[in-house]
Amino acid sequence: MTSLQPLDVVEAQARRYLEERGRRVTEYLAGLFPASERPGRLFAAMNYSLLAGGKRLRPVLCLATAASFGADEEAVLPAAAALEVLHCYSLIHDDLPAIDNDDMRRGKPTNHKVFGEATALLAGDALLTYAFELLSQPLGIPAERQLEMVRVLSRAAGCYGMVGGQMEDILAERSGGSLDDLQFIHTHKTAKLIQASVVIGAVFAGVPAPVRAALERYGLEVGLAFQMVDDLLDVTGTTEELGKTAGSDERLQKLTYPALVGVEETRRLCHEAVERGLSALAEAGIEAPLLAGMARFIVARRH
Ligand code: GRG
Repeated sequence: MTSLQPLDVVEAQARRYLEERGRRVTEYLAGLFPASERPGRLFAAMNYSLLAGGKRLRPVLCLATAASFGADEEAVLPAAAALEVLHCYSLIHDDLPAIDNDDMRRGKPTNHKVFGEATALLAGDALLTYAFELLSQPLGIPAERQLEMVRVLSRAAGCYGMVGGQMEDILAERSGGSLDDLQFIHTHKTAKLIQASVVIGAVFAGVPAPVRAALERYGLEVGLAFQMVDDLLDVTGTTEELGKTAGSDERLQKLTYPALVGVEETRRLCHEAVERGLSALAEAGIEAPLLAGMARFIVARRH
């Protein structure tokens, strides 16, 4: 175990950290795109989704990792924000009629419902591109480390990561698939960006290779558990709690853990993934109560 404190205390600390740092991330994001300037409509659409709420899990995981290894949280903030900006692009595109065709996100009408499909598509494109502008601005660390952060995000977001997972997810709709297929989809569609959030914080802080390897394992397991919980909440949660349409996986006949192995087995697999993630930290001798708490929060979350 990574902390001598009881697990509920560790989780409560992580929740508080997530709320506080999440607010700081939102404040930072709110200063990025001036809707009063041209192209105002594009900025308005970007701000609409970016500032619509959201847990800020990915940027806060990046801050938590960097802070756990002694880095200054304010200095890593642009890199952390890049993760949220990129995540937000993926939500806008994911909701489009051509993909999941969803009407609600973060408790509000989806971007294309408000701005139309053309603007939503462009807002997503602009957020994706801007994420790399944020990540590549001078951050006060050696250029090789920063280049590595850019590489990590590119890899996690593109065809070897999120977009690749999304492609397989679409192909598995209605036609189904095996547990292996599902693991590929969840790992690529969701877990790799969560893993990248941890790794980018670690690279920023300049951790040695064995520590990075343990954090990579932690990030991937926690990311997989996160998507399993997302699957569970789609079945057990309400639209009001989730801020997005509950039951949409069933409507789209998505390949999910509850559909394939049932709710109880999904819960068990989810706990197993988190335990594997925590063991990776423990085996490397990493004392990071914040990261342990974030993992606990991920399984316990209700939205
Ligand atoms: C390029 C047209 C086009 C589409 C690409 C990349 C992509 C669409 C979709 C990415 C896949 C995706 C959206 C996966 C879902 C991951 C997930 C669980 C999202 C919800 O994350 P939370 O719960 O959301 O962190 P909040 O709102 O809290 O940030």
